[in-house]
Amino acid sequence: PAHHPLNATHPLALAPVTGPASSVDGFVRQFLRNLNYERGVPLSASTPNDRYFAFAMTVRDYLMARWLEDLRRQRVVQAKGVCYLSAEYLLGRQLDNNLLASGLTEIATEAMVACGIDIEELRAQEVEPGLGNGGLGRLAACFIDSLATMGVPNIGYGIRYEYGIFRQTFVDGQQVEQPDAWLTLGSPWEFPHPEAARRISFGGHTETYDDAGVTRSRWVPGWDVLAVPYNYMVPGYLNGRVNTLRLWSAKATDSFDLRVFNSGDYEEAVRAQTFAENISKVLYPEDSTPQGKELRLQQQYFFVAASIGDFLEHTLPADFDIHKLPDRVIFQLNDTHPVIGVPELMRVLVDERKLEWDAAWAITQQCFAYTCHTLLPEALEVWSVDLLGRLLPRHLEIIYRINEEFLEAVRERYGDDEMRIRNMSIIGEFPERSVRMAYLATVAGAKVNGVAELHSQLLRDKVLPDFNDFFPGKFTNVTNGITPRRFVRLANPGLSGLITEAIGTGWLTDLERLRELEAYAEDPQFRQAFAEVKAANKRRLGDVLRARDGLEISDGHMLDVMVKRLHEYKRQMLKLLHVVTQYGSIVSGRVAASDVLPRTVIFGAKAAPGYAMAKRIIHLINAVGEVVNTDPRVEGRLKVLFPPNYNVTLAERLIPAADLSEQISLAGKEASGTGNMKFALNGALTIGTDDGANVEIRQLVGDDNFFLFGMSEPEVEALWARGYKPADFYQGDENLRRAMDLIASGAFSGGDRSVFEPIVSNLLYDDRFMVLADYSSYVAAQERVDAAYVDQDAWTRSAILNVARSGFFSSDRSMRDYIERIWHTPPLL
Ligand code: F55
Repeated sequence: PAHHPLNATHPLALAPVTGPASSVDGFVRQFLRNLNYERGVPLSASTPNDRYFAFAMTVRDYLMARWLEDLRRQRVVQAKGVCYLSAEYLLGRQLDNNLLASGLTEIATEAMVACGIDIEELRAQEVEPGLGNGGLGRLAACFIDSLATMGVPNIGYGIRYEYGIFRQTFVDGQQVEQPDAWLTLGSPWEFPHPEAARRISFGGHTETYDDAGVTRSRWVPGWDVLAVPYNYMVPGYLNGRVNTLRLWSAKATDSFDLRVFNSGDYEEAVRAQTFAENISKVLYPEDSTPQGKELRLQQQYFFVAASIGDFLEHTLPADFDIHKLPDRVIFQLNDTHPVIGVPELMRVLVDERKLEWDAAWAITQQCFAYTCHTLLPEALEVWSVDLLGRLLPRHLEIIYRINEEFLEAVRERYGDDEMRIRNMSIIGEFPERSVRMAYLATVAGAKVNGVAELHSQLLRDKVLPDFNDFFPGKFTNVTNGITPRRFVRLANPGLSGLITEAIGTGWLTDLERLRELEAYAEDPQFRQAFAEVKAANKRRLGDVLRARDGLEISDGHMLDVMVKRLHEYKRQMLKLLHVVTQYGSIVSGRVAASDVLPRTVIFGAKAAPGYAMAKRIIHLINAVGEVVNTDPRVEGRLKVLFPPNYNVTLAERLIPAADLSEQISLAGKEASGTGNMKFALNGALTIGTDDGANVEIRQLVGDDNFFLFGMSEPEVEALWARGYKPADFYQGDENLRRAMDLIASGAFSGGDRSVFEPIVSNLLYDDRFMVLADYSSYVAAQERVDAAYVDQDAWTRSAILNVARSGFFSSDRSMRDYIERIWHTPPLL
């Protein structure tokens, strides 16, 4: 049928419609309009949720014209853009961020006052989208914020999980997981586009056929699902730019309906529909040991195939010359989760667009780059050939061919060095035939990067040395960063005000300007103001913890905070052993309670539901807290708090209130860390090992303003080589022995010695992460912390220097590094 031409030249269609008037009045009008016309309720009968929705929609309306303009601009200019492929985006609440970015905070606040509405009540309505596990997902969220702020064309692609990271509760001190039904009341921030759904195929088999004398392979899939895109605005900070986050949701295709019709088995057909829609149902909560679950691979292919297809068919013009693809896009692989995109692009180019293999491979190799986020061998994703071949038979064929040609080139270079070939093969043979996704990403990617200097160096030298030798220049570093808009400006308005008063505006988009604060560290008045902000932040945190969890933080305590996923390598146990040591010395009378520096130790951590040791450690932290907090002999000078369900919203309150930041992983295990950066930028001092980005933090803030302890990575290696016997450290250190014995005695388990025995014996006889080896050094560093904290003014000076010297850790800088070293995607002016 003939197309009805769009009258895009109608004067009103030429430019996007303008938003509501930028005034309190304009805001109020649009707010009431949304309440009435979108929610269908009058103000008088509205619920807090109605009001939150109408409010959020009003903010959206102000951003809309800019979003449409950016979409138009990106179509017209045809510049190169970044497609960030990530299975996780740990966004946190959107409301305040979008108010800040649009410059509407004041107007909106006044508008609510005018309507007699408590804006805090509205804020509290928003359920944060927890579509990520931890650092990796939060990094993706920071990166898209920075790209929008810098005006770099970007689409963030991912999965719209119906259930994000589980809600953590404690029952008798033990973690219990509850589903995170974040969409129950809907979200005002998403724009569903069911009309743009894409069909994603799975299963079936491959066959060869004759294509004008050439034998080609093709995929005959067995089943399919629909991928429905949901768009989210990603506004830049006060720059009038809005990028897009596009998350895919799975829906059954009508082939499922057909199955009902054909089989007559209605229940079976509905089950089949549920099966399809399960694909985007829930975020996998493992943050370091990927389970080789079929559904997980389905999730990965689902979102990556939808995203690549969407970009090629929807974002690029219809007549685009596919050979020029590398001029238009870079697909950045956030860890190995989206690596199935490599054979997918090859399949599209070779099977669908009929390119020659070599031409397709040349394009593919320029269009992908890979970021590795780990050093733990158990975290490197592999897929069994069996499973992959069943789910994606054509992709397995393509991977085999990529591997064949790669190993051919390796042979050409090194001769028949079978050992090397086996080590470098994309296909591993033990314990079963499997595809090593990190190797596939490394072979296919134009660049491979680690996430901090030390990590990138270890990646080159220890994890992928053969690849580094074979691909000189492919490996690079981009040190992680965090967005100062959310983690300084929004989370710490007090500090932000102080900074702006001192050095003026501009630092939020040029964070190195914080250097200008160095001089203020010497100004007693500034120090006092800074200390007052910290004290106010502690009170604010106190209010939140009281209301949220019924927890009390005591006045005058040092706040010592360790928040991150619970993992043995991160060593929450080391922190806990220090607490138990202090407790033990008080109750045994060796130290008078009045001689102990008052401290509140705060933990926040979720454990993967299947990670038994991590869950037991959570139980022990709660058990120690219970005893320490209620023992009168402690005289309230030591407290352990463990608010459940640590998430982005809580982080935004905790971090600005902290005095001491715990970054105590075993050297060589934490790829980067990003919490460490957030704390430093909010004026906490770090006690930390020489690991991940701690190394760079310490170099920048200076040794005097950082409490370093523990073995270096080479020292760790040397101790392994000598033979590590944790029991020797236990025997050789009286404090350690006492602390371990106290736990083993049942002192924290009502006399039952069995409850925490597995933790104790694991430390004594295995201790993969060398907690006992670093214990004495850690306790000594904590003593230095105590001594330093006594001189409050000197501490504050150090805290200010931490802020002043941490501008490097803006994710804007990370983005500039990616752009320069990897993407070559200049901002669109
Ligand atoms: C999630 C799922 C799987 Cl299957 C594996 C890992 C993860 C995950 O969440 N990893 C993660 O968060 N890694 C962290 O990435 C941060 C950002 O680069 C680093 O700072 C941090 O060191 C690293 O552990």
